[in-house]
Amino acid sequence: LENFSWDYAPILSDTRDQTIQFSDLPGFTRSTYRRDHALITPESRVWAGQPGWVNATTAHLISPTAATGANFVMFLAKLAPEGVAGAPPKGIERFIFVLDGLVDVAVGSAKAAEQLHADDYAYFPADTPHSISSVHGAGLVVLERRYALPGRKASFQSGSTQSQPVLPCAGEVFLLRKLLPQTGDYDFNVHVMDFAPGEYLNVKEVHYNQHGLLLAAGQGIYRLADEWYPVQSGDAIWMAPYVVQWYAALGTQPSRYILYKDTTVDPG
Ligand code: UGY
Ligand code: MN
Repeated sequence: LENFSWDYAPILSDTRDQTIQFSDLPGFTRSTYRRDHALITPESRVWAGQPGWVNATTAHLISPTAATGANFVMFLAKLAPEGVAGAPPKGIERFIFVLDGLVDVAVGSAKAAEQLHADDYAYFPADTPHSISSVHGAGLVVLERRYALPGRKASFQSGSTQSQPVLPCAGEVFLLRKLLPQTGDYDFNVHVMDFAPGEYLNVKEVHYNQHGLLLAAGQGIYRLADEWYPVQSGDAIWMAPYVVQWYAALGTQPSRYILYKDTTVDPG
């Protein structure tokens, strides 16, 4: 280092921050797992193979460990060309939302696959043989949980987010869509919530339901318990029952998030 030429000029530059990638700083991450919430940011993802999955890797973000008490699993899946998903365990229902690429899904003995694009989704009831594959590769977020409604019967669902109606939500400005039927046959729903920059949740929510959230677009501030987290697309959040939760969309682009909500948990 004796002859190294030190360059101090960038320290004085006001635009310097724009060139710093905080997520690349050694040891730095916004990720945190707390008693009642977690933020899992892209630099923390650990990709691995899963039994039954072919030409695919997955990164688990939330799962029902003793530490979280979560009642669902949320993971990202990357299907390489000719990628195929493995089957969920017995009794487990599965929801997929396509983030990128084209995905072919088929249920039971049906030969004709449905082709899903980004923003399309599919729901497979527990113990329903099905296939999920991609010819050229695709990215998914997957939600799974143990079906908890004995005596009821859920059925295969698929569709595009855009084709779901925007639902009224008193006092709120965000656009809300629900991707699963709102009947007693489904023990969770997946909400898609869109905010223009500057819009925020009116209700500073506290409720008995759990959430798994993937911020699919935009950036803003998420309040969880007593913390205020800067968040951006790609971030995932776990919310335990009763955690204080609030979001404000900021920046120049709209925010969209995909939200797991257990809908038929007994509040008692
Ligand atoms: O439906 C909900 O509970 C939703 N509004 N929560 C949230 O956005 N954190
Ligand atoms: Mn909520």
